[in-house]
Amino acid sequence: MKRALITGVTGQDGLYLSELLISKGYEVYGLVRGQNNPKLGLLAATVPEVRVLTGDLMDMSSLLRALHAAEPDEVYNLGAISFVAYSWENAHLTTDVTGKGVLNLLEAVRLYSRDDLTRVRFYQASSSEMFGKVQEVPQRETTLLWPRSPYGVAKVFGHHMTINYRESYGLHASSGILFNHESPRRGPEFVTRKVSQAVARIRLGLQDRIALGNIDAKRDWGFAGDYVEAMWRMLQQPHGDDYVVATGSTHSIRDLLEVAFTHAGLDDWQRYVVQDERFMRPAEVDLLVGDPSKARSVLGWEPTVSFDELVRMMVDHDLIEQRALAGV
Ligand code: NAP
Ligand code: G4F
Repeated sequence: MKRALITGVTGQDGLYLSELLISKGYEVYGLVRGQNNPKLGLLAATVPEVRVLTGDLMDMSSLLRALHAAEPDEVYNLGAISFVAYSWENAHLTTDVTGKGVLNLLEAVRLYSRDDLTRVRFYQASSSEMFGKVQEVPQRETTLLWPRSPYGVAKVFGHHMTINYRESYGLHASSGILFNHESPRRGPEFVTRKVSQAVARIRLGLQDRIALGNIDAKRDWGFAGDYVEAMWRMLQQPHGDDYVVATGSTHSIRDLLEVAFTHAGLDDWQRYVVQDERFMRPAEVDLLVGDPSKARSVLGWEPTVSFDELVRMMVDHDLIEQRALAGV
């Protein structure tokens, strides 16, 4: 039986990855921070098989302890401060967790593995946010990185540190440059879930409007359930490497609004949307679209859920959830 340790196990991807690994017969250990983490209940209800270990990416000795307890074949580093807007307000914290946290975990893996660095395979959750002010369209593994947020800068650090441990120590370390991926488990602070929740509430008469920032930005949005499969496939390769994981299609937030409102039976989304300066960013990433050809050819990975299907899935979920919450 293979063993895996996942940081960020309480997040969207952590839940999907845990389910995937459990279905493949893994023993899964999840690192959870805090003395009374409010998401522990969700984790236990969704994937009760996960064995919880306490730790924090900023506390290297807790990472070493977790490695000794789990004795993992594979380590997936999904933990991060992941909300881009928050990273401007908390740049130091974002740097410590999302950037230096990667170094802490890599170093813990190196110390834990001692003389045998083939013992553990390592996955780093890199991000298309690293492309920022894009220097090439579509973005691929070799595209120059030009981050536009403290989060993006921290991810660039973690990305290059992962490559450096591969090149310096021969660690089987892979970096998945994942483009935006969403699901009904997405946090409500991200734009897709903010829209799907608001559309459901407007449809049910619980809310009048939705306030948004820049609705002209474009993203390459896929389904999170598909993307965790790519993470796992990376660690099954003979060597660590870097892979872009994306759909290859891009859509604006306007497109998102059109599909979401129409699916809920509401015409003319413009009636419900107001622009609010509070949601504008100091520097925007205007356009992301990935070239997933390496993931396709080497990993045999393909996305299975289209943009329209993804948005409809999220709206359907939120209609049920909001109805239940409101008792209507
Ligand atoms: P998410 O839902 O925001 O989950 C983030 C996870 O990190 C949570 O489990 C959180 O724990 C944990 N975490 C935060 N601070 C931590 C700390 N100090 N020590 C240990 N864990 C900590 O993010 P996601 O969407 O699942 O994304 C997973 C990873 O992929 C992240 O690294 C993200 O930056 C990256 N990524 C995501 C996307 C995307 O579109 N979703 C795209 C590219 C890359 P709590 O529950 O305790 O807060
Ligand atoms: O949903 P978002 O907050 O995601 P963003 O910034 O692209 O980051 C996500 O994807 C990255 C991969 O590229 C991950 F690394 C990162 O961890 C995270 O998962 O915003 C998407 C777009 C932005 O252009 C933003 O300015 O939507 C725009 N937007 C417009 N109004 C809004 C809003 N975003 C949010 N969250 N809230 C708004 O009201």
